Amino acid sequence: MWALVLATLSFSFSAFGTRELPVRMDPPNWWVGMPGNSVELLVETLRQEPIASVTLTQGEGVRILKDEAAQNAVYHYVTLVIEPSAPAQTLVFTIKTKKGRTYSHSYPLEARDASRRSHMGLDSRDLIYLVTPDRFANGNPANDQVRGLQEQTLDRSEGYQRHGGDLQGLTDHLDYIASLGATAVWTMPVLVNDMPRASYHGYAITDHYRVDPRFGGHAAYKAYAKALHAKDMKLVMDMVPNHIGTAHRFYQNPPDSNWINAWPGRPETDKNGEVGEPIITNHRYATLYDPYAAPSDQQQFTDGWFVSSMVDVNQRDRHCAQYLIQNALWWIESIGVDAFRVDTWIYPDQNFLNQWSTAIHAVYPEFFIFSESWVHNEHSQQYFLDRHPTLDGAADFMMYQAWKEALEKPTTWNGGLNHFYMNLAADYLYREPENFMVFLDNHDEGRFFAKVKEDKDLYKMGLAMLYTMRGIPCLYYGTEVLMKAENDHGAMRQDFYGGWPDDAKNAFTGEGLTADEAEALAFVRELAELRKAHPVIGTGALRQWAPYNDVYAYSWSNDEEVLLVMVNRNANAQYFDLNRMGDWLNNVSTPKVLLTTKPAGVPVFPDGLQAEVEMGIYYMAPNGVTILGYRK
Ligand SMILES: [Ca+2]
Ligand SMILES: [Ca+2]
Repeated sequence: MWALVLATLSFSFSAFGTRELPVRMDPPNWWVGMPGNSVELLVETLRQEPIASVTLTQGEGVRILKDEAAQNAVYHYVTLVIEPSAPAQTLVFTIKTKKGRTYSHSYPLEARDASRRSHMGLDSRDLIYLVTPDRFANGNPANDQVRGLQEQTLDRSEGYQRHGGDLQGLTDHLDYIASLGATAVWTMPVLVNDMPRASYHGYAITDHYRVDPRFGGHAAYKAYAKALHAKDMKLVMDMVPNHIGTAHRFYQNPPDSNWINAWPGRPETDKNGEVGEPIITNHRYATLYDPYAAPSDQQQFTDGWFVSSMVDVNQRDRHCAQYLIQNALWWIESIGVDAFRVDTWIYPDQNFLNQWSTAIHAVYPEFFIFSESWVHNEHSQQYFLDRHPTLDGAADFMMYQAWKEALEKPTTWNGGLNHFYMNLAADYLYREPENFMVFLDNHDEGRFFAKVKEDKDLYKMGLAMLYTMRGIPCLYYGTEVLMKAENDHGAMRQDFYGGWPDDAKNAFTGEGLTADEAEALAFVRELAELRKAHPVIGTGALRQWAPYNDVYAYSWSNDEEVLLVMVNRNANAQYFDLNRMGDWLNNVSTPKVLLTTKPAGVPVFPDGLQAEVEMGIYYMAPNGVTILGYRK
C-alpha cells in the first residue's frame, strides 16, 4: 500500500518541468576519455513500469557490461564500458518493460573540455566569499516563483521564505565581490529543493542533477561559472552527501530501500515535508573514534537523521555510493567546478567519503575538497583529517572558536588572545594547516559584528587577522557592511543591500550606507589590497609571539619581505618589543606602516616611527591593529 502511494506521488513529480521522456537516466550524459572508462547508469521508467531489460542499440566503442535489476523494478543499474578510443557520440538504448512496451532513449557521450582542468583547486592565496543565493541579489524577478514547484510563497519580510535571489544576481556583482579580495565564491547549495516550505537554504536537495529553476537552472549556473572563470575566480560548490529532502524520489520511490537509513515510524510526508518519528542522530561524533563506544551509539550517530524533513542516505549501498561519486564528477565536468565544500562531513559513512574523495582526485588531481567538520576540540579536528587522506582541507572550527575567545573575551592567563595563540600552536597536529578554511562567521553562526557587540575596533581587529591568517580566509556576505543578525538562521541569511531594485541601501554603489558601514567596507577593501600586494601572506614562513601585556603578534617572512601583524587587545595603549623578532630583523629595511586601525595617540616618540623603531618598541592604540612591512 505504501509503495503504491509513493509510486503515485513520484509520477506527479515527473509531470512538471522539461522532462516528459518515459525514461530517465542518471547521469543525464557522460564523457569519453574519463579515467575508469565506465559509468553506471541509473535507468528509471518515469511511468513506473517494471523494466525487463536495457540494451544498447547504437554506440561505437561502447558496450554494456552489466544490466542489473534494482530491488524496485522500475529501476535498473546499467554498467557501461567506454573504450578510450570511443568517439563523442549519441548512444541509443532500448528499454523493454515487463509488459512488453519498448522505449528508445538517446544518450549523449560528449568530448571533455581540457581547458577547464588547468586552473582548478584552491590554495592559501585564495579568499572565499560565502553567499546565500536566495538572499544576495535578484537578477531575474521572472524566476522568483516557478509553477509546478511545491513552495509558491515569496516574502522578503519572512526569514524562512523565498526572497527571489538567484545566480544571475550573483553573476552581475562579481566585480563587487572581487573588490573585497575574494578569488572564489562559495554558494550554499543551488540544486533544486522542491520542498513545501523553507526551501531557500538548499540543503534539502530533491534532484541531484537539477539546478533550482528559482536560481535560474542549469544555464544560469553555467553562465555564472563562465563569468567567474573569465575573472580568474573559482567556483566552490556546496555538496551534501549525508542527506536529501523528503520530496526526493530516492525517498518517495527509492531504487532500493537500502539507499535510506533508519526509515521513520510514520513515513508519509506532511504538508511541511516532514515525516514522523525518524531516528535522529545523537550528534556524538566521538563514537567514531572512542575506543569504548557502544555500537548502538555509533550507528545512531551515522544513520540518524538530521531533521525530520531531511532523509539520511546510506552511502554503504554500493549503487548509492556509485551514484553519489558520479554525481560529483558530473558537476565538475559539466560546470567547471573548482572546489567542493562538503556539508556535514562527519555524518555520512566515513569509508564512503574516502572512496568519494579518492575517486574525485583520481580524475581531477588539482581539485580541492574541504569539509565542514564541525568539532569542538583539536584532536577531533585532527581525527577527521587523518581519517581522510584525500580530503584537502577543512573549515577550521577550532580557529573560529579561538577568535571568539580572543575577541569576545578579555585576555587572561589561558583565555582571550592566549587561547588564540595556543590554538595556532596546535597546528603541529595537522597535515597542511595552510589548507584550512578560516572564518569569523558563516551561515550557521551569528554575524561577527554582533558577536563583538558592535565594537568597531574589535571588528577591525578580527577582519585584519582574518585577511592575514594562515589558511584560506572566508568572508560571509554582508559582514563587510556590518550586518549583525544572530541567533536565527532566517535572519542571519538576510538580504544583501542593493540586491533588490527597491532597496534603500546599496552596498554595490555605496548609496544609503551609514558612515560606519561605508567605513567598514573601505577597511575590508584596504585589507584586500594589502593581501594582494603581499604574496608572503599565506605562503611565507609563519612565526608567532606569545601575548605579553595583551599584545599578540605574528609575522610572515620570505626572501623579499617580513610582514608583522601586531594586535593590542588591551583597553590602554600598549607596545610590542620589536627586539623579540630576533634573526628576522637581520638585513631588513626600516619598516613601513602598511595598515593601522587607528593612530597610537601616544606621544612617547615625537619623531614618530623612526624613533620608535630605533628604540625597538612599537606602540599601538587601545584595541588596535598595526601591520608593519620590512623589505629585504
Ligand atoms: Ca529571481
Ligand atoms: Ca548519516
